[in-house]
Amino acid sequence: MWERMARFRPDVRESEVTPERLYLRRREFLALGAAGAVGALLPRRAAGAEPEPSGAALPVSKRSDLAGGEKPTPWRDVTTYNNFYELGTEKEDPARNAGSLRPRPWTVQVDGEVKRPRTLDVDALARMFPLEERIYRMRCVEAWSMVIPWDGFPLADFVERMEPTSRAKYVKFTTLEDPAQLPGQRRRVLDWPYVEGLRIDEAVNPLPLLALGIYGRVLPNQDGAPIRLVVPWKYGFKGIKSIVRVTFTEEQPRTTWNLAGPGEYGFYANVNPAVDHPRWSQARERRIGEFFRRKTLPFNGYGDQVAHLYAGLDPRKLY
Ligand SMILES: Nc1nc2c(c(=O)[nH]1)N[C@H]1C(S)=C(S)[C@@H](COP(=O)(O)O)O[C@H]1N2
Ligand SMILES: [Mo]
Repeated sequence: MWERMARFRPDVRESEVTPERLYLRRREFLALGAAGAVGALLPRRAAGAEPEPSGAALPVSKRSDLAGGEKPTPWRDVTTYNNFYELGTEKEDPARNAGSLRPRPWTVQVDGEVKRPRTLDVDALARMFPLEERIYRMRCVEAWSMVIPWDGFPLADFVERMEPTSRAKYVKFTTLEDPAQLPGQRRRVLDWPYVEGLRIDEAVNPLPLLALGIYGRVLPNQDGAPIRLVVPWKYGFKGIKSIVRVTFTEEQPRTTWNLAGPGEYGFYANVNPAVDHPRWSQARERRIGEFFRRKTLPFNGYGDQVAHLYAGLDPRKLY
């Protein structure tokens, strides 16, 4: 029992105590017009100092806004306020520790219930599909959110190309396990490797992406280089990073956060403002960079596209 509690600790700390609060307070202060006053003390936050997106450009053939015209969250926030426990449990850790991850060369193993198991080089994989950019709202279970321009290709296209057998009911994803590259794996804060899964009909819905970039540039390591999942109607933890394996399965896969806290993190993890997390409300969220909280939308605002997938399923099972 104590073992379980101890393993919960990083999450309690990050969601309810200092790092996020401090970070937000800094942002709020600036949002309230104090930028000039503290500019000298916080030079990186001074007006005009917003860093531009950097890294190799990706050949994107089409762009769509699926976040209702909202302004994307600045590059700096998307790349310095992260959850990636393999690179540390504090929000600033992944950016700080990202240097040890080597995203090339990189292969993705595809196995399980497919016509032909294979191992694909990530660059070859990227060339198999036209790349597009989609702006999505993203919401973390910790009640903060961002608007992010993702670059990649639809997971549905990938699934179709891999030719799953009729027994494939789920798709399981696995992150790299290598403590030399992902030093957070030296501590057992979670069961490594990180694993996630989708039901196959969720996976072939048009919304999920396999992302190779943000803001038209290759993914920074801290954002899940070289390839990660993006599922905009689910809490952020479904968006597994640095994927090395995709397995088609007949049985529902166990998932990392569900293993860590079965009473707190379900397999489905659909954004549902009406179902509280056992330790905090999910009714509202803080868009990073904003002062006032806003109401969380069912399915994060993507209900028209996905609510039908869950008809008849107990909404309590959906969190
Ligand atoms: N491998 C791995 N993937 C992960 C995580 C993680 O710790 N390890 N954290 C998840 C959580 S809780 C969130 S909110 C998102 C955050 O993605 P971002 O840092 O790119 O915004 O990544 C998800 N994917
Ligand atoms: Mo999250």
